[in-house]
Amino acid sequence: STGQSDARGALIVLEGLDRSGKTSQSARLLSHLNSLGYAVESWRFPDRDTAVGKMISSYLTNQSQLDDHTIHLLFSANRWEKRSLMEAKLKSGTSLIVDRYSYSGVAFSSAKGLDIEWCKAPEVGLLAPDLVMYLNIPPEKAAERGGYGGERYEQLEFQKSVAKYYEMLSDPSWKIIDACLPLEDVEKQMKEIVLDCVVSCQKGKPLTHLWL
Ligand code: FDM
Repeated sequence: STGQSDARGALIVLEGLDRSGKTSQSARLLSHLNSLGYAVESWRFPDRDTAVGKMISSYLTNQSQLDDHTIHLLFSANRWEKRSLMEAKLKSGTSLIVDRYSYSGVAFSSAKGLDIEWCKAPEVGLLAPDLVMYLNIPPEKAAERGGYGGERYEQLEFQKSVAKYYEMLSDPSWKIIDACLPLEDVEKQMKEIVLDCVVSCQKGKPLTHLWL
């Protein structure tokens, strides 16, 4: 009932600072699309379950030290190792709601001082999202929400710098969501935007590649 069998799924990316609400909104969007009968999965990067993902997780929890360039490339490799599955899912009609993607990769590493173009380079050729929703929240407000779990990047000064790089990366196609609004309001806005995107992908919007 939700379209032709050859209709592709949508690649939907949620970006934003830590504690901006990405994870709870992903869950809500997943169950919303499910309830409408769409095939949909919720993914996240880093995917800590792969071999590369385990190295990333150990770095983030301060159990290992890595050169900034090295960890950048691992984050990118972690997306590359999921690329073919991602493409297969989309082509078979499953939409993906992805919590963080290449923009996190570039924003976080640039915030450490790495060259932004150098950071983008390994992302070239990954699938481009059909939709990027940026959950916008002042870093101070995000920090007030608490629950910074003590991982490597969960510090106010660093998050402020990440926010600047996200701003540099953002383009007019991004949907900027006011993440300070009540959860339900954020959810309502996002549901409408996501549904539009899923429908336009069903209708044959072509799948493209980074970097855009
Ligand atoms: N992060 C995430 C990066 O630095 N680069 C990346 O490519 C990605 C996907 O990892 F601080 C950072 C962002 C965050 C940390 O993310 C772990 P989650 O969403 O808290 O698991």
